[in-house]
Order: sequence, then structure tokens, then C-alpha cells
Amino acid sequence: MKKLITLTLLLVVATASLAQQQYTPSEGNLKARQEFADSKLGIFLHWGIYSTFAQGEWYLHKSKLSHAEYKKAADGFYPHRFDAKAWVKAFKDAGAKYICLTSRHHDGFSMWNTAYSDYDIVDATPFKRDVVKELAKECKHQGLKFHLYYSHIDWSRDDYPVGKAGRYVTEKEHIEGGWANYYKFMNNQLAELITKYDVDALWFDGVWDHREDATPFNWQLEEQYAMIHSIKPECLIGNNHHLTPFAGEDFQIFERDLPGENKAGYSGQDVSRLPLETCQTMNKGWGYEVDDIVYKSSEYLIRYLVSTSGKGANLLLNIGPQPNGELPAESLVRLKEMGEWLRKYGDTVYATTAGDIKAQEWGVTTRKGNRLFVHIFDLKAKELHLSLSCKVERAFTFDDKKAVEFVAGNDGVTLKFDTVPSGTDYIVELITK
Ligand code: FHN
Repeated sequence: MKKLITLTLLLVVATASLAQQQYTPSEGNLKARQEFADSKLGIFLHWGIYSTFAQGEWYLHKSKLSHAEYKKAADGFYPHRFDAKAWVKAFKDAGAKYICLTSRHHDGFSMWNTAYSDYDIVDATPFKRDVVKELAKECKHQGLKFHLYYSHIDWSRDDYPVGKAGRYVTEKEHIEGGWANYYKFMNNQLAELITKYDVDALWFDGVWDHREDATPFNWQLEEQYAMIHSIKPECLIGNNHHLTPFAGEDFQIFERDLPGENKAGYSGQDVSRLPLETCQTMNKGWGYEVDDIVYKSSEYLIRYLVSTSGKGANLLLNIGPQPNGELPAESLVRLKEMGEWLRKYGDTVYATTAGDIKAQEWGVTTRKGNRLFVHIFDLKAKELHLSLSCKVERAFTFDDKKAVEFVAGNDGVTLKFDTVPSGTDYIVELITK
């Protein structure tokens, strides 16, 4: 069985990498990729009718509620404190350059006024406001890129072919012609999203739902991606399938791990040459959970952002908005503190590439042209040896431009400090040749 799964995976990966060579992104797409790669911080928003249960976005699955019962939440979804302008301002002030909102998560509820279902925020809730539209408009107004999460899984429609995760919640096991119908539905919705809201990127999730099928499941992604790119060639496509990118994808996603790492258990895939993005939570879960109150500190999140940049990737940092439309107070504190830090030190992060030295216990490095930024998080000594293949011409603290003494050797330089560097991120800038 194991052999069969490995073989299947190999086949999928081989087909995907072959097809990847065949996709030619447009000029506009390449430009959008570069802008994306330079942007470094995005805000992920898991928000839907599941928020009303305050038990996370998998509540329908976890509770084993019937869908008919779960659906009643739509009639109680009235986020009267939702204010797109205030949300986007908070994200912008935090230093984020884009947002990614769950337009439709696995529960199948659409957060926009879709023409292809009544199970949406305008038709099925007393709120009757199209939050995708309002956020798209505000992002454009305030200069942030607008990305949408879209689940390939649907736990509410009978025509979605039941996968691993939906067995508890989908009443029908299989209906003839289901996939063809569902695929058409998704493509209609995707075309609608791109045309109505001028989406900058689509973020897919759910392919892993059929990973354990005995016969490989054909998601027909290539046709779907081609359809998206035919409507808007510069719309970036990413897929959280936890594999190396497939044909037609424009960036690579990592979940809860930095590229090349696998502490959370979702990764292990090769790191591609596409722009990279790591999604991570501020607390534990993605969607709002009333008891999920232990948040990562701002210091931790700043260091995580810098470490993500050190790998040449973006951080897509998640917030689970409350059912009343407010962002949790704890997340606002972190946004504010990250923004303060980025206003001072953003130059060492935005538009940088991966540093010359891989992450060390003391910290990480980022690079911009001939400037190499040494981010020291935790150093116990007054000296720091850096193995470098380039020459260092000058070294100074980023904060106050004070010269830092350094001794050049055969394999790099040793920085010498008067006192042990301390703080969230003690940055030394090296001018290199
Ligand atoms: O099942 C989802 C989960 O709810 C969440 O959206 C995350 C975000 O990366 N993606 C899936 C798990 O891989």
C-alpha cells in the first residue's frame, strides 16, 4: 500500500514538474510575482459563518453536525462591527502589503454575492453585505493587494466528491456526474471572483483531501489555472497542496513552516524557484475560537517575519476575526507593534532576498543588492563569526549607523562588539563586494 502511495505521489510530482515547464507566465504575471516576492508581509483572514460558533473553521467537521443544522448559523451571522476601512488601515499600518481572505472555506459558504449559489453572505444572512466587495474596494483604495483563499473542498454540496476530511458531513457518498458539476460550479465562481473583484492572487486549499484515494484523483487543476490566467494573466495562483508546485502555479505555499523546514508536519516538499510564502497563525488556530487566547508575542512574530525573509519568503500572518466583525484585541496589539518595528527596520526586510548565511541559533541574514543585513536575535558573546564568500567593505549598526569593528579572515569576517547585542533584532549592515 505504502509503495503504491509513494509511486502515485512520484507520478503526480513528475507530471506536475513536467507540466510546470510548459507554463509560460505573461510579462504582467512576472512583474506581479516580483512585487509579491518583495512585499514580505500579508495578512491572512479566516472568516465565515463558522466564526459564529467560535470553534474554528473546521467546526462543521469537528462537531459532526448535520449540514442542515450547521447552515442555520448563516441566519445569525450579523457582523455589525465590520468596517473594511478600519481593518485595511490596521493591516497597512502593520506594514502588510496584501491581505488574503477566505472567500469560501471547506464549509462551502461564500463570503460574496455569488450568482451560483444562495448559500452566500448576501442571500443567506441578515447582514446582506458583500464583504469581499468591501474589502477589495478598500484594499485598492489604500494600496494593498487583494488575494482570496478558495477551498477546493466543499462539505455542503452533494456534488463534491467526498474526500478524507468530509466523510462525517457529506450525506451522499457519491453522485454520478458530481465532479463535472462541481468543477463547473467552482470555475464559474472563480471567473466571477476575478472579474467582479479584480483579484490579485488566488490561494487554493484542499487538494490533500484526496491524497489517500486508491486511484489518483484528477482535480483538473491545469485547465482551471489556464482559465484563471486567460481572464487575468497577472493573477497569481498558489496552492496549499503541500507538494512542489504544479503547472500554472505562480508561487509556492508552506503551512506553519519556513521553506525547507518541516516542524509542523505539512511540509518536506522541495523548495522551488517561485516566490515563496509561509502562512502562520498568531495564536493556535485559523478561524476564531473563543478559548484560543494564547498568542505568540510581538517579539516572536517580528523575529518570525525576519526569519521568513531570511529564507527569501513572505509571511502570511493569520487573524481569525470575531463573529461581530471585530478583529481580536490581541491581534490588533501585535499588528501595531509589528508596524512600529517595520517603520524603523522595514528596509532590512522588504524587497530583500534570502541572506547569504542559513539561519543560525543567533539569528538570520537578508540581502538587498550589496547590502547584507545581519539580524541578531540571541547572541551570548561579544563576537560573531560570519562565514561569507563575499568581501566586506564596511560594517555598521542599522539603527544609528555606528561603525562595527570587524576582522576579515579566509572564510568571512568576525564582528566585534563593545557589549553583547540585545533587543528584538540587533541589526548590523554590511556593505559587501
Ligand atoms: O484545512 C485548512 C485549514 O482550515 C486552514 O485553512 C489552513 C491554512 O493553511 N489550510 C488547511 C489545512 O492545510
